[in-house]
Amino acid sequence: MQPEAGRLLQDDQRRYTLGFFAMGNSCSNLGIPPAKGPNTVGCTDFMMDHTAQGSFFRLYYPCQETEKAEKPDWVPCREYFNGLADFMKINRTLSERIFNYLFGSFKIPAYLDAPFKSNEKCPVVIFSHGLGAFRTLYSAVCAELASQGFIVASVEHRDQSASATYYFREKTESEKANAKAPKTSGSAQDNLIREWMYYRALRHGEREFPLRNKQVKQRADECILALDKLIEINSGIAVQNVLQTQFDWTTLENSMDMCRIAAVGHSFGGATVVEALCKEVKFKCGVALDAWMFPLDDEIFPRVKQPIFFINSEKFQWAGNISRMKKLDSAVIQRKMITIRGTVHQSFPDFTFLTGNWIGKLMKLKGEIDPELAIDLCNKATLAFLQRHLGLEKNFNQWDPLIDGQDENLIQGTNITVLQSAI
Ligand code: 71H
Repeated sequence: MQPEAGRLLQDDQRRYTLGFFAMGNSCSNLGIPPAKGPNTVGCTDFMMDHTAQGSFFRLYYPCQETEKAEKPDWVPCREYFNGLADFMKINRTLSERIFNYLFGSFKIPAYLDAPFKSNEKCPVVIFSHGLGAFRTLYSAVCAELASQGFIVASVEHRDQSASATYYFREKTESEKANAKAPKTSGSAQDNLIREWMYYRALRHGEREFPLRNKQVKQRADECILALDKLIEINSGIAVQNVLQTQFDWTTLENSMDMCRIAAVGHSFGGATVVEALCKEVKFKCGVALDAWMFPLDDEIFPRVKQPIFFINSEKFQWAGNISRMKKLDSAVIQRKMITIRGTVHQSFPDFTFLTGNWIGKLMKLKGEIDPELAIDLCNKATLAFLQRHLGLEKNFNQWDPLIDGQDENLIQGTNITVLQSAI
């Protein structure tokens, strides 16, 4: 069993929550939309090594259809809800009940540990989450890419920008001696203790840029490390997953097309995409969803050589942020920007699908547009851009007009006015 696979709450507490939940859920059809591509989607978790300096990601991949397939919980365990509460600056105890009531029963639209299957070599995407998020919260985007044939690694960042994440430390001698249960499995985890790392808020009087700038560099390194792990897995080097899953990693040998790699991310993850492209030319292009450009050094803009696609929401952007995106404009490298009408910053993570309209708008999780339509436009525009710049032989070019904002729900470029003098 995976370390996270336990129930979110004690059983009795859970029944009580579910009783209410079923009542609310039976008269609604909330949930993360299933992926639309031709492949069934599997997902599994990978951590190596066990320390905070190791790599931790969720992998989405095309899979075989299986009968005994289970879908993982959307939020893996209670610590992540606690972390979200800290990030939102609300009381943990109260919000754990509320989060569990509202969001505790949703599932990821992918089959846990299902066997990998693909007829061709898969292009690769590394995905980077936003501030206060974590690896599981963008499953509508990641699962869609996998259903279209990509292998997607959604990293969980250890730069203290995730609401919560974990790693392991080795047991001390006294902890080993105190272990009462006789050693039976002899697995790597027997000698390890799980340590949680939570979101670090800005301290009183602390300047934000030095922190965010340091974090974006660590984030880019973590994206590159995840890619390195995939390269090892692809070349058949035996990797040791610290997490005990049912997934057979050797089935991924020679499965990936290592000439076709892209980076995708949301907000802080969008800045991470820009930084990662600058540091690692194996990334052939990037897609930045509602990017937050603040963490980046101005010096890096002229150094980024790969195509970038900015997909923005209507409400989050402002002139200063857009002008930093425009600093990447180039006569020779494709840089594209579109804005999806009626969207908010939260139109990209999964939360947008999981509340009713009224609560969703109150909590800024939903904009005016139907969230499924918004993510569909985002996914199709992303796929068209990836086909163009990774040289894929698919039919994603049917959505080429979206790259230029040609749709009634899209704006070419931005809705924000940026003074020329600011660029
Ligand atoms: N905030 N990623 C958070 C301020 C706006 C919020 C996050 C409230 C989440 C619920 C409402 C926005 C920004 C801003 C850079 C970024 C990424 F569960 C998720 C948590 C976070 C899913 C996605 C995210 S949001 C994000 O990289 C950047 C600049 N944002 C953002 O940080 N304040 C609050 C005090 C602390 C700094 C929209 C919002 C949100 C509700 C929930 F209740 F449903 F869980 C989650």
